[in-house]
Amino acid sequence: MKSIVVYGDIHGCLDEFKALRKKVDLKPDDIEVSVGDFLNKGPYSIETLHYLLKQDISCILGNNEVKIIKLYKRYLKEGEKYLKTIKPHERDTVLKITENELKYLSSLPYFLKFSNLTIIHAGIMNDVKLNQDLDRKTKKQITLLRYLNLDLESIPWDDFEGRYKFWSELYEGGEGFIVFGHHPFDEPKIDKYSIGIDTGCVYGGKLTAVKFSIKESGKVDTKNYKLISVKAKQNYWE
Ligand SMILES: [Mn+2]
Repeated sequence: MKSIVVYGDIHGCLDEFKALRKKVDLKPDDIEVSVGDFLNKGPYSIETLHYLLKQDISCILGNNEVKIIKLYKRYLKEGEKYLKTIKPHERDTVLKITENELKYLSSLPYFLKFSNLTIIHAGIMNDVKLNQDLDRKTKKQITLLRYLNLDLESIPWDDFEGRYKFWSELYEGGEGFIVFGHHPFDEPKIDKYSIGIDTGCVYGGKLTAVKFSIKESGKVDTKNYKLISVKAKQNYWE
């Protein structure tokens, strides 16, 4: 039976990613997707991009890819002096990335759907309908959303002190079963219509994949997924 495998935020942790792919037991027809944020923060950003391209693994946009695209464009406009103002690991990626690779990043989708399964980077609110021309606000939400306050408004990261609900706890399943990354949890975040698989590899946690079977009907079996993880070799962020 054919499977879909979705990988959590890699953040340049290429060694762990390769180890995880080995552990997943891939068959030739399986579909592989990165949930975004494969770049930045970790040790091998550009190498991870090369590897994903070479292995023909599908990707969606994470906020860190969006950031690299923005930094690169400003570098083209403002030149070398701009690079001095940005973080060293981001500077390194901007200097190494080619124009074609940047085009590839810019072409990445904000979501992928496989029948009843939807893959996004961060989160969505219940009123969002995913389609090919999302407005700016929805694009921002999909790549950044974490918590919602009591009025169901998005809350910036810094305001969270356990007072608000994580979006997936309120999600009612209108866009199918969702796999997402972006927010690091110690263990995968499992809710009724979603699973969050960023387990903080770059922060010394683990890199997680979720594997679903595709039924003969073409529907994805979202009830019986398998979680596979490898531990981070170290904390790369501190
Ligand atoms: Mn992210």
